[in-house]
Amino acid sequence: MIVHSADPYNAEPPRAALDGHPVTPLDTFYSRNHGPIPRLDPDAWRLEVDGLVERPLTLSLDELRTRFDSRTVVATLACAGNRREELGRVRPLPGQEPWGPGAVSTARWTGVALADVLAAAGLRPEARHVAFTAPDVAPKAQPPQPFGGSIPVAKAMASEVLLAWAMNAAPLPVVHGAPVRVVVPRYIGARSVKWLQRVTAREHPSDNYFQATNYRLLPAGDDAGPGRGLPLGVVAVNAAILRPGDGEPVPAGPTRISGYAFAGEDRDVARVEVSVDGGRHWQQAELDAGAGPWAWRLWRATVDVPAGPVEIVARAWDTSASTQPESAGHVWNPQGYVNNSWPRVHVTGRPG
Ligand SMILES: Nc1nc2c(c(=O)[nH]1)N[C@H]1C(S)=C(S)[C@@H](COP(=O)(O)O)O[C@H]1N2
Ligand SMILES: [Mo]
Repeated sequence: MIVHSADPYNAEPPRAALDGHPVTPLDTFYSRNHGPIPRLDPDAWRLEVDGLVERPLTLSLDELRTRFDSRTVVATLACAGNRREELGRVRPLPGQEPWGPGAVSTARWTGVALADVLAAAGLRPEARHVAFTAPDVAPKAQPPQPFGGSIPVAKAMASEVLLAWAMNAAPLPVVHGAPVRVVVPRYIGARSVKWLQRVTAREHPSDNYFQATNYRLLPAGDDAGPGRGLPLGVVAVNAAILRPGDGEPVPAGPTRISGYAFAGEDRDVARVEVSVDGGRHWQQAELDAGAGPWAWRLWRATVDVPAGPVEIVARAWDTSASTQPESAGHVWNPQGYVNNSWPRVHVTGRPG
């Protein structure tokens, strides 16, 4: 793993390690933490469901497992800071983790639908948002507070949103949120709250630092502050090149390129294209079938690499006919979020 910081623990796999695995192995899945990793006793753990509900609930892990139907969803998690490193090369982003394209991974999550738990609690019609709270207190949260966030009620009631206790058929690892985490497919990773303790139905989005201040798209020149900028939720269509690596020598001639692509909300990846001439000519990549509607799509193409230095670029299109912006400068923002500009790798074609 490439460790960006040991405490809090933040690490991503080298890009080539993600290649070829529709479902990411547990030891390869990225880790993103804002504070110390809490070790919760699963026997003592309780989930509180409160706020705008008819019947507030307190559920043990056993009750969660037995009272509701369990479901398995293959879902990709993508950190909002994924590919920030490329934004930092446009203009420095001091104090922000310089994530490469590995702050994205896919797992087979097992748990219960959040919708079923909310239905048991009797969601009131005034509820517009569902907030999640964990016990970990991040050093950067102002004022000091545990990690949290919220999603709109329509997403919370969608069957793909899970309260998960298993990952790739193994018990959820502590670093990924044991005993129970939220999994919100197609939303920025920050909404998939780990070490979940409380679910609160509300009229307004969560006031938590990580919803109200952090994870917002600020205009250039602005500083973070409560309510400033645009809240981040649904992810945008994005892609990365996983092989070859940046700077790798490759033989001139036919060269295999591969990567991942994913889309936001109710959209799917429709097409991925690659170019070796800066986007004048595009060639369609082959998309794999994908491990289900909430999972990324891996892709591959064989392109003719000319001799000498060459930049390989890619772009994905989604089913709403939206595609990725060309340059990182186009999407640069003061906290370095959601870089979905064309991925680029520079290689040197070695004449054979
Ligand atoms: N309690 C808690 N939940 C959290 C976080 C956190 O720091 N604390 N980080 C969030 C962020 S920003 C991301 S991208 C994902 C990362 O999940 P992972 O570490 O399992 O990959 O968890 C989210 N859930
Ligand atoms: Mo994140």
